[in-house]
Amino acid sequence: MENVLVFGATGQTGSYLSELLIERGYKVIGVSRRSSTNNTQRLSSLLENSNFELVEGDVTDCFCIANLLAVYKPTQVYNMAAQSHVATSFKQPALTWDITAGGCLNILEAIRTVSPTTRFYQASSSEMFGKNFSKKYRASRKLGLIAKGPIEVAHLECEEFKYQDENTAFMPQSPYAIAKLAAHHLVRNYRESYGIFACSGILFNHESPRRGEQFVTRKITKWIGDFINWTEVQKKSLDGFEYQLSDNDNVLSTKNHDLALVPTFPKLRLGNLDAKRDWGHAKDYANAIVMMMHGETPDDYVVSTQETHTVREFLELAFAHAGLGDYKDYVVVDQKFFRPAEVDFLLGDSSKIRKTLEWSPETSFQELVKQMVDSDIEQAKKR
Ligand code: NDP
Ligand code: GDR
Repeated sequence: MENVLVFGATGQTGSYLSELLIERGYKVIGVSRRSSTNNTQRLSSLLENSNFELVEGDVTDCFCIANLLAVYKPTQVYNMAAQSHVATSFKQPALTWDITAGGCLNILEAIRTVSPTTRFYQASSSEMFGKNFSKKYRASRKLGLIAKGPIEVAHLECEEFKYQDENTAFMPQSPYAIAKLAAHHLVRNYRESYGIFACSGILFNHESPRRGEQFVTRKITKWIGDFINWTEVQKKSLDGFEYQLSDNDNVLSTKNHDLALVPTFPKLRLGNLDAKRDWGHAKDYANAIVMMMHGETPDDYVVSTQETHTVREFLELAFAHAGLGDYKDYVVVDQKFFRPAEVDFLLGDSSKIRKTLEWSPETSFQELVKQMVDSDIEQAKKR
């Protein structure tokens, strides 16, 4: 049985990836950094599996990586490890750089020196595109500026090309995205210089019930689950309990009770609701990653659903599915959650992986939202 090494196995996508690789007949060595609290919840289905082993390791420690390669002799290494929160990268840029860029370099160097035939996957990101769009978009914008004819025509063409693909130039907008871009170039450089089988998947946003609680989709669905659970608990303890949607932007106050005496629930505080993202399901994206690593030649691929939605649309669907009505009654826009620089619009053209490797996503945006809301309502009950 072949060993494969997964850095970042405790994370959202690393956990789905580990499950999939075991299904495919591999022994998965999941690498997890030491933590003072338990961070293996996402691996609960694997911890007792004899084809899964969780070992200690950190991508910032090059000796530790070389040692893992020497001991386990993996045929494939997946680097899912990162400081992956964009807003945090503005607050902790050096740490983000060390883990997200330096970590990738450490693994590539260990492969080059210890195990050069081992295949390598790097988790690149659509954040690397930042503010940029396809070559065609930029060309038609230029055309629009000099066009003698009706400007609307040029504008229309322009909007049609507003997407990102493998040929789109990068214009990263955060320390996270810049670190990911450095890693992305290192992968290409090691592939071309040393002939290492190294692939980068330029993955657009992918979510699931296992998504970290600070990312916007999960923050929304977790709030919904907690709020619904709170109302259920209040109904049991307060006769005739009904909640009231107050103008106060901090709380939802209860109806017919003295505010000073009854419990209240903080509204959901969010930042930019107009940002557009191409959101897919992490399970579908884990599948794309495995396909890339089993291709004939190493390459870089964009992975996306080819649909884009605003944070606002996610809110509308999630609140409607939970039966709560208009999200505007529950949400407060808070400057605290705006970023020093924003990526406004992401929409991936994933034709290359669809054509070359015959990958396509199975979960729709609507289904993804429903799955996340339902899961958080269930989980809140258990809490
Ligand atoms: P998560 O934040 O859920 O997981 C990140 C993983 O990296 C965790 O297991 C974390 O461990 C681990 N990690 C962090 N620092 C270190 C370190 N120093 N050494 C070893 N492991 C470390 O991210 P996702 O699962 O969502 O994403 C997986 C990868 O894909 C990341 O690299 C991310 O940047 C990238 N990506 C994600 C996209 C998405 O939409 N989800 C899109 C494009 C790229 P711990 O549990 O200890 O925190
Ligand atoms: P993103 O994901 O930055 O795209 O990076 P995130 O869910 O954090 O933000 C998406 C958009 O929502 C806006 N937003 C908020 N975001 C957060 N986290 N919290 C809020 O309260 C909030 N309000 C509005 C953001 O401004 C942004 O526009 C994710 C990560 O998984 C990266 O690791 C990965 O590389 C990219 O996706 C592709």
